Amino acid sequence: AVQVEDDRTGLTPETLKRAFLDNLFYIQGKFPRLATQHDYYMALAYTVRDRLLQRWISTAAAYTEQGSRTVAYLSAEFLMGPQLGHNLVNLGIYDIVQQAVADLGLNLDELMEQEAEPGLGNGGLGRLAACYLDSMATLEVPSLGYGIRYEFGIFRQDIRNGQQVEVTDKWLRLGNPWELPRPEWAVDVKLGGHTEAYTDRSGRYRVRWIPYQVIKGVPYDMPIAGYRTNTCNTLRLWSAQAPEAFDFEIFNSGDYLGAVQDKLSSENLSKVLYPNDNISQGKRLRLAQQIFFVSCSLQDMLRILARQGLALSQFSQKFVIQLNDTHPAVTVAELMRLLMDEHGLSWDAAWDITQRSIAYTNHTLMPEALEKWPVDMFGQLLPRHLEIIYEINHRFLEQVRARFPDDSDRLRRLSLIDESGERYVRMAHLACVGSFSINGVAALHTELLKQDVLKDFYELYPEKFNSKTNGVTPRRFMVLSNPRQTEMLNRTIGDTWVSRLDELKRLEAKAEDPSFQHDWHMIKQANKGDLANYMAKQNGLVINPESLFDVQVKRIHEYKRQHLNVLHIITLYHRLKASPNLEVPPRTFIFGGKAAPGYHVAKLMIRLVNGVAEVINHDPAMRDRLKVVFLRNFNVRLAQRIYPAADLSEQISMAGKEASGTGNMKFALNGAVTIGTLDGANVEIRDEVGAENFFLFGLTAPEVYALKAQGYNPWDYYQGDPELKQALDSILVGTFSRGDGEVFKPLIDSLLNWDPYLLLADYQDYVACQERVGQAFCDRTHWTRMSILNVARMGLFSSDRSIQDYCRDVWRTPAVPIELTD
Ligand code: 26W
Repeated sequence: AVQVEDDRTGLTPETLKRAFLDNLFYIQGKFPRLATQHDYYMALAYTVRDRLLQRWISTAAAYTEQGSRTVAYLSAEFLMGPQLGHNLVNLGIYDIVQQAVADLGLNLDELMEQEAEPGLGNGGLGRLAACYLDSMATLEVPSLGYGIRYEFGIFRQDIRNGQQVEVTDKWLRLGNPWELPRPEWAVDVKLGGHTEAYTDRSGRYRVRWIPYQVIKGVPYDMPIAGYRTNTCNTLRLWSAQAPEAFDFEIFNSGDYLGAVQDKLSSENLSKVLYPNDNISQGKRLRLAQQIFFVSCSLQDMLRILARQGLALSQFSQKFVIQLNDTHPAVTVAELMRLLMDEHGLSWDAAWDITQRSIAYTNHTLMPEALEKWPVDMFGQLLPRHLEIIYEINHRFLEQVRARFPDDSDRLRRLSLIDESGERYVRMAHLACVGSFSINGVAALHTELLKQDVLKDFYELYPEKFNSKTNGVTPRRFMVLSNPRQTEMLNRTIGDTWVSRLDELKRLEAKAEDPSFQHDWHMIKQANKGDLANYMAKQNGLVINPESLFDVQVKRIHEYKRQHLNVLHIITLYHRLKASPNLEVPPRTFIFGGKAAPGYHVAKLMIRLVNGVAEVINHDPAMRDRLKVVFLRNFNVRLAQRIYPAADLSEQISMAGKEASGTGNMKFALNGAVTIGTLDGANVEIRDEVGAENFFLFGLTAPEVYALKAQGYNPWDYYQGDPELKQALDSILVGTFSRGDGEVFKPLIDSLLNWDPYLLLADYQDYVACQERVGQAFCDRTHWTRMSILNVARMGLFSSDRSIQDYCRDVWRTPAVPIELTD
């Protein structure tokens, strides 16, 4: 018999080509003469999506039939990055598709460039959520990601005159082939208004909420394919719409323009991602976004529960809800409200379900990032939730009082309501009380939570606390982004490391092998050549690929201390000016990252990098010695270009401030050596790779506290170190601002008078450590060996390991293998 492959599922080159041209014609409505590169991208994306759909439907069918226990991962951010390449990798069809499009005279890289990346996150927290979705699908763990379909993701960053300019990210403009709207599963979310007590027919006290406004949430589903498994899970993102009924009333009252106006304000809810990282501003619209996606998601889960014929009492068996920080913490009150007010459960029954279903991950130690909402604002938007929170608090504080009699101070510290001045609802406290599990994202971070930020909760509920060190997906951050290193790893140890990253250990045997070292070095050089070409195009600079690529890419923040890096660059510059024969390797300092639009000091830090770049890159004496590059618009796509080309990874936050870091892991996995403080996951990275393969400097977290307690005076360091003084003075007199002595004054004043992140205290040790880095880099064999060993010892930092830990300790979700049905 003749075998005919289905055009929507077949994987042979001939079928793929036919499907591709078919989609170009019937979906894009174009033929090759008229088609743009973007049309071709869309045709290819639909071709890949068809192949995902088969898995997606089989997966949904299996979970429905088996009533599988499911992780509901609630996150205000999912920083997914481009989908096409990643899906090709996970489906195992990258090479064959590359060949198929080449046969049609097209270039896969160029097509992938056409995709607008879904940048629905700020930084670490959002990207972690995306890595976890990949790992859950790869490990065949039933999961649903729930979040917001922001119409505008994180802003695009332009650099004009050395300064950041924000441009709206219209990522949906040309359509999104990776989503399926599901209008039939839309739900209503109430906002504002007031509550009324009443007695129901059986004489029970009940509460009814009469909202001021109702908003419709429409789900859009994105497929999440596992790596070479049949599993295809779902990321369900909610888009806000005005409900039809609402329009209708106003239409009938004749206020046509008013109706259109109201529609706009409803749709504002999912309009834009808040671009703040690690700072909470207490904005009403942000709280509205939080309740919006939380309520939509919980209603969706209750619908799924009912459709599977399960009782409400089985909610916590069917679902485990993971809160990605406190952004979805209102889940605690909303689940209580749904169970009691909409489904008639008693308080005790509802509380039992709620508190068995929810687990909370904390991602930050920054006090200004801890979310708290003015009680008035909260009550105006969510009157019923405020009542429920008061009741939770009342019962909670009763328990505390029983455990710790006569400790009113403790009650004040633990209360869900901050009453020290203006009254606030403390979202971290709500999350802690309402969950069965509380975790930090690295060993040190969890310890600091227990000793400091959540100390009182730890004393109350030690059994709830656990640590889950973050991880990153090797599919995106190695297989897709670094094909050269991937090929070499496959050639050396086979290709099973992709889903069993600890197998990289087997590389250790090769670390001393000269021919292996040579090949390893050549790969890094080729990757650096690619990035050098990119920098030539973007920044108009000629970069020597032999120079040490010293890279710091991450959000711009004072605690991350990009300006400490700059102080080192200026010091090196001064040294080279004073002693032109100084023996240091040529270096290229590479920066990238966005500053929150309202964070003036962070924006000044960007300006400073660019100011220093302008001077150094134009100084003929620095040619072939130093270059400074600020790469605009750091995003997932750019990250994938940068990590493979890095020699040195800058992880230099003040100890005790970076909860984990995940960029640190991506760099090391790609063979960069770290210079870093003992902060976040750096501690564990150093333990794994060995102290001799890691450049450590700086105060430890306990030393930071001790120094601050004893009274820190940055001025002493300024006066006591001539090189430091020279560096700061040169900024102050305008050397890096075309003679303008005002521009950087706020930045330098803050360092000299306050220096909350102890740059001046860590400066000397950092510069000394950088000298050792330079010397080590000059010994190529030694450096290459360190690079190989860093990769070989990165197994622990796969997000697969993190997810296995969550499954075992928190979620108790068995894997559900999927069989393909057609
Ligand atoms: C409400 C404003 C706001 C916005 C974002 C507060 C807090 C956040 C995030 C929690 C900030 C964040 O992304 N934290 C990062 O989370 C990563 C993943 O766990 C860690 O690796 C980073 O160290 C941490 O800064």
